[in-house]
Amino acid sequence: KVVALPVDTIAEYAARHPKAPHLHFSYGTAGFRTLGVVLDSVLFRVGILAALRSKRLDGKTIGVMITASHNPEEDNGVKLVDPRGEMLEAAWENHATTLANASNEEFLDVLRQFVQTARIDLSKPSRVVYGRDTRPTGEGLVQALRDGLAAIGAEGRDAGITTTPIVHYLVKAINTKGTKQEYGEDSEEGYFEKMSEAFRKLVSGRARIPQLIVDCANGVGAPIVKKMTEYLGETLPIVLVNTAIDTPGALNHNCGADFVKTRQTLPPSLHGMMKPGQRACSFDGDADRLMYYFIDERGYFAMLDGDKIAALVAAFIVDLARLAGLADKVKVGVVQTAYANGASTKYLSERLPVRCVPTGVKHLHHAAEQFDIGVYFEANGHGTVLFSPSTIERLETHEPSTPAQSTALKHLNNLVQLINQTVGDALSDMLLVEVVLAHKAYSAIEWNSLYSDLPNRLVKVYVPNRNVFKTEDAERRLVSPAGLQPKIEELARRYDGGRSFVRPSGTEDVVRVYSEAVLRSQADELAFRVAGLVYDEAGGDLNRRPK
Ligand code: G16
Repeated sequence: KVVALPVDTIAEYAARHPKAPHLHFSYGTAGFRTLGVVLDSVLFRVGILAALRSKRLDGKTIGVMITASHNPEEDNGVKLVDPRGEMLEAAWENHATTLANASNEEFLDVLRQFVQTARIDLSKPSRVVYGRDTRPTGEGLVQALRDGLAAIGAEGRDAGITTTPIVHYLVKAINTKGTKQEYGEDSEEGYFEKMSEAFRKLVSGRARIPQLIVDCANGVGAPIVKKMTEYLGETLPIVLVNTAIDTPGALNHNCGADFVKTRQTLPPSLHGMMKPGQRACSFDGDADRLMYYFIDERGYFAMLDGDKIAALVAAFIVDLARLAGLADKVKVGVVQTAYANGASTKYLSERLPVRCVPTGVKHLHHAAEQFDIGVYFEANGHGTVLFSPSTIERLETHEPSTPAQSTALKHLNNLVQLINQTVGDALSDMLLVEVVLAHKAYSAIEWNSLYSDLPNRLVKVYVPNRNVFKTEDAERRLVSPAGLQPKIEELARRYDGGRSFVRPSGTEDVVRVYSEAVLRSQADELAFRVAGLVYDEAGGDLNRRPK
């Protein structure tokens, strides 16, 4: 039986969520992201789109996360999650942009047209699970999303205030329930239990883990890590800081993973708290990024970013695969972006295959799927490890021939449980790092000495229109504005080990400039000179966030 779109109901609901004519929305690096107060119509339409995606995939559950992650508190956004827990398929990003930008008058026609061309069978069920972070605009946006779901008759499940990785976990757990690939209990408790149990097994028999400080960015990481500490008990002593989720303006302000990475310094609230060599880490606003750091004996700040995490974890996994007798059968590879420190790329390439892809977890995730075990991390601390389905099966069925092989195999199987393989997950990654440190008996100092980072600098330039900046070669070269790339290269050549690139952000209204060089002063100078070029070219501003 052919079921038609409930146009009258949709029109009635849509009238409550009109789109402002002057606004244009685009689906960026991680979904829609802009000022929270202008997103009402987008969330309503995303509700409809998520329901249609579910129908298109035969009623599989789709995820929606309302968050602007590392952005300032007044921003908000939405990330869509496909049935296996991964980011929305690229082709649908365009559909999302089209629907979000249709005028109020055209909206129903655009929707009808879309249902037809995407061949969506409206008689299929539609299921959507959604969550939000702690931003003040979140509650209203959830209501807009619910109206979108109600308008089309979709079944919604509210995951409440939670992290992005938990929404990804839930999507996969719901869709694999009762199958051979069951991912876990489809609840927050299921997530905590699965991970904490694997962690306990992995650290059992190891030396007691020293205290870890966790900066929650005054965001949703705070309640979630707190709950996890109840499951972990004594196995991982944690001190939580920056947990003020109800204080206006506190989210990501002078704290969090993005602050640490871009400022290359401690969050001010941690000053005086850390003993030399003590490990601390920062989450971002939706708990999908992780940065580690410590203060050395001389009082200097040392950062252990996504690249250092990748180096630590990849080497550990390669070792385990060898010890399990699987060295020739399991191919481990690493995926990075242009932001990876040159020293990390050198260190990793000498040991493993390494691929470079454009910024955005969606790109890294797909590239990592090409390996039997794919380790992907962005320098900003966003990443995870993927075990291919055939590798998981191999690990489950492989017959070890010695007790040592059996132990290594057991560890690998526990890692499969510990790691949130749907997306980067600060909590799961933090436990993974702690496991590796415990196994290697490494302190933060030993971990840091795997290789020495080239000094680097990341600068934001506010420009009137960042869309004039276009890149190629995994974002390492600018093709537009014409003539700018040779100037950047010319500047970079003047510095020992100089490298710099420029790209438009897909989450903030800025152009990002990255530089590195052998000397700190030169990396800084190169970044600021390239930022100057961008400024001159596009009429930008180095400090101001335009209203
Ligand atoms: C998102 C993406 C990341 C990306 C980051 C910055 O992170 O998921 O893959 O690295 O944005 O992207 P851009 O440089 O384009 O602004 P999050 O944690 O903000 O969702």
